[in-house]
Amino acid sequence: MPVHNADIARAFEEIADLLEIEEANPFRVRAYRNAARTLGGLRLDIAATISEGGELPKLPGIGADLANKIREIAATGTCGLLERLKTELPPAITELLRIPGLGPKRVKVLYHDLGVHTIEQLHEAAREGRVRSLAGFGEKTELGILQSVETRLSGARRFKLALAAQYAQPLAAYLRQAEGVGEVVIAGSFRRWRETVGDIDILVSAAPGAPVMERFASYGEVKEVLASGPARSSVILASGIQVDLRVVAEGSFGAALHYFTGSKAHNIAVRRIAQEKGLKLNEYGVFRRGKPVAGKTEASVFEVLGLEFIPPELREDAGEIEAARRGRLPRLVERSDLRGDLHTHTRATDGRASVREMALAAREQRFSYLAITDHSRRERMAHGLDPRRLAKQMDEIERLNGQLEGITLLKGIEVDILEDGSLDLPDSALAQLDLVIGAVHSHFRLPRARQTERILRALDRSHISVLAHPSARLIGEREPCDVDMLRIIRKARDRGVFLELDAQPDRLDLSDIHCRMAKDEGVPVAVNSDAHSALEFDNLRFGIGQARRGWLERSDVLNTRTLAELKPLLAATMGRSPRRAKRIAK
Ligand code: DGT
Ligand code: CA
Ligand code: CA
Repeated sequence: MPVHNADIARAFEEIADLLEIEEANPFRVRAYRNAARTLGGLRLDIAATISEGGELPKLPGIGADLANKIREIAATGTCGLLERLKTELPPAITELLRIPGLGPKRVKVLYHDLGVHTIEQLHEAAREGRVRSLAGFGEKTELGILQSVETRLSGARRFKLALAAQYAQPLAAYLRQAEGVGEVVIAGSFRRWRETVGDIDILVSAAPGAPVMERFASYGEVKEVLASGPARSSVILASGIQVDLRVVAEGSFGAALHYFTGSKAHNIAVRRIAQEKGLKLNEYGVFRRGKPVAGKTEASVFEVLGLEFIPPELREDAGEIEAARRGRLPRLVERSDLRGDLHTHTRATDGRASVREMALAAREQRFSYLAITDHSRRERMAHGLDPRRLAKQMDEIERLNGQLEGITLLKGIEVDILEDGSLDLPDSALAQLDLVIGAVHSHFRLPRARQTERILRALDRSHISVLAHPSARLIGEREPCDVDMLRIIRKARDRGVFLELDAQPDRLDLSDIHCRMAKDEGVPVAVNSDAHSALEFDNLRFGIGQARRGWLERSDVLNTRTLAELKPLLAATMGRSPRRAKRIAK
């Protein structure tokens, strides 16, 4: 059974969780989490590299000990440490950590005092009112837990897009090698770049009788075959993710691709348009009085319906069909439009590369500027910067700007927005910088009015350029902060502050809906990698996917600007212009 990077990352996450419950040294826990993140973003297939006799590449933040564990997991699927931890604690217990409101301390109490170590057991205990009496819990907490558990139990499991990609892409490549296969496309929500996918839908065009289904069923990772036939099959992979495969004739491929890309709501609305034109649309083609008039390509389907080609990211029945009909679709932003990145970390805090290494990596991305925005001092675990260390980093950046060609470093900080809306560093320290990114990293559960006021107050400070990951959610792990996003967006507009779309696969924050809201309100969005290593610029493709789902065009994205265009905008957010930033002329 092949081991994917995602499997190694997952093992490291599990180790981190179990260590955390055992109250191990937090830096040790963090080392595993960081390593998991590095592996999760890596394109190189580690297990394959090793098994082909290649060396494990030197990875940022991964020393000899972690490298040994990677080799062990790549070879066996697990490692001694993880197995030992699992004998000390039931493995399902790590699932409890994902319930909002449950940290390692509470999980431990639940386990030791109630013997609870699965979500189902927790559900029962909470329903029977046995949780409230535990030390540090109470009735309100119990109710919150009950609600979270019930949402979790009712909703089918969804996979983050980046994780799904790690399983889907090798499978698609494998299917491409089958005899008689033409196109192989991963369709469904995956092709629409949704932040999570329920299952993976693969569409294949093949000659009649091609042995695609046989090849599919004999894929090494197939754990269970749910259904199998000549045109459609469904399986569950060892990772737990379901894959639906459809095989169609070449002449129907475009119609089938449109159908299986969805969304369902979009399909239904497009079919209505076909009916109005006296046409019949299904996954085999477009027909007039039984005769096929289109269907070989997706473009032919849209054309015969009198619609502009609608990019998959927009196909949610959210106004795209009307826009396509009137020739008014947005020209969506592309990865190649980005000229820089405004949110990155270095070894000075919790990043794993030096400023210089990050600069060189950014230049390789063809960026012309890169903002270094390490954490501020309140982030103790990340070894956040105080004014003295920040000043030192600024000196280093100036020195590098004097040496490096083809890339300009901007001096920034990701400063914590404290509970009362003040910032974690004094104005005297912030005033020296090129930009200030404000971020919420604590007190996520304040009631709506207070949380909103907190952010609004932060946006009123004299030095603030960008609001980082505005909802502070972690997909599948932490709910978004309860805020009035429209008020925040309007305040940002009035203050000339920008909003971020953080491209990390577990953040993707702003959401698509809020991107569109920002666009409608005229607030440019910065699509940033939040890279903690040189490898993580890869995350930007997910950020761009999300931005496109939010209808953003090039001019709606702040870091598509040239450095010359950007500088005065940032200067204005730092109080260095007579007027605050005027919004960008389109
Ligand atoms: P997911 O898997 O929950 O992330 O979302 P999708 O969009 O991938 O949904 P899925 O896998 O159930 O189906 C794939 C596509 O097939 C879906 O986007 C549109 C199409 N489809 C599925 N069921 C229906 C249906 O009942 N009617 C229509 N018109 N299309 C459907
Ligand atoms: Ca799907
Ligand atoms: Ca499906």
